[in-house]
Amino acid sequence: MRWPARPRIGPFSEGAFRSRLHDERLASVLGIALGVAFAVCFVTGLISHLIQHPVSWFSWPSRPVWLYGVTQGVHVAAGIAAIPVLLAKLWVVSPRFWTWPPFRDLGHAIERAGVLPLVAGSLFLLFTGIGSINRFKPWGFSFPAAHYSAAWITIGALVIHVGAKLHVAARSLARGGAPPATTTRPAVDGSGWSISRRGFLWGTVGAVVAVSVATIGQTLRPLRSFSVLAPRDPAVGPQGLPVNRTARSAGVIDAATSSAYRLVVEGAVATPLSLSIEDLRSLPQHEADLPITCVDGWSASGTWRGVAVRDLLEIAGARPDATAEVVSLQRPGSAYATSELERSHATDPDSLFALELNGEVLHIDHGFPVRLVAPNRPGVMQTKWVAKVVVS
Ligand SMILES: Nc1nc2c(c(=O)[nH]1)N[C@H]1C(S)=C(S)[C@@H](COP(=O)(O)O)O[C@H]1N2
Ligand SMILES: [Mo]
Repeated sequence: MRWPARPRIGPFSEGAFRSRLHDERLASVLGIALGVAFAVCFVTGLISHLIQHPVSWFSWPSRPVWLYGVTQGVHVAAGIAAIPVLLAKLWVVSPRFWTWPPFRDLGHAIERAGVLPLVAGSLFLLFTGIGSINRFKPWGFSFPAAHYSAAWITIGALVIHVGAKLHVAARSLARGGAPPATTTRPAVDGSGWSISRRGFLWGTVGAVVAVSVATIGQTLRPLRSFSVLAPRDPAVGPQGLPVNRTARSAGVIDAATSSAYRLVVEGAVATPLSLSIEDLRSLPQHEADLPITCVDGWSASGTWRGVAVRDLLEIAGARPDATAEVVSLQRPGSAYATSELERSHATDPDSLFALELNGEVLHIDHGFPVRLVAPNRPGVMQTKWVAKVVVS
């Protein structure tokens, strides 16, 4: 195919990009860092998805209690750290977006077409992720579904991109620190100041450290006071724990404070139960220190006290290998109104239908009269205002 001569306008014109930093070696180093960050986000995100959408071939243990806090903390931290790296990488490779001719052959055309879902998917994932952890959701779609689909598209495009660029990275990195032999560009960029490759990389590293320190305190308590950009301070809230969804916004105040409240246990049980708060208090109480580990990346621990899930299932005469669905007072269909208790969580002695938090009767925003709290479980599955347990 014959292409017309290179256009002379704007970014198409020869020499439009003058900085030395538009360089293969820099692109490779940033690309590898991004690839690692995205792989970490993908694996941790997939784990979180599988826990929330149980499948037969994957089972998530209830121990160690902090594991989900770590995988999800890492997911959010790696996503945040990827932002400056992605911006740096896009700037470094920006001349490539205007190469002429647009493609040389079919292989090159496919490789270039793959860059669109890669860049668009990356920006979409990071933007929706940041929006979500800040409770800023100006979009009309379901965040988890969209974030999850976009992750597959982006990772697919990333695998193709890595395959296509591996030889470039190997070549440019093998050259060592020496500037590429093909560089004929002036050492000074268009703006009249000059920065070395090393300086640019350190600048990017500095930006990564800055955004990370500014947010990681929502997971790592000792860094809390530095975390000026963290969406949550895990220590602020009634009874020392943060609240995203209040009883008022969930529309459960009347049902939760009604004297007619009963916790119902039904389904595959020998004896269906319907228990008042007094009934629940008269059962053996069990205490456990457990964190709430939100998918948003924050986690916060409390001392919970209440009826052990396995005790309640035993009283109802459920099978020892029973699983259950926990249903809240919230309108059915609203997000987080229900959650699955898989076997590891149904049998763990520290899985509780909690009535108390930190020595006090559960605050209504923490799920009064009864909330589920179980070890090593995403926050979204720690259902508040529990009304019903459907055993299967
Ligand atoms: N019924 C119900 N339970 C719920 C929620 C909810 O919206 N409704 N939010 C969940 C989420 S996302 C988390 S992280 C934990 C703690 O949320 P909170 O900060 O709103 O208490 O409770 C979970 N339990
Ligand atoms: Mo959450």
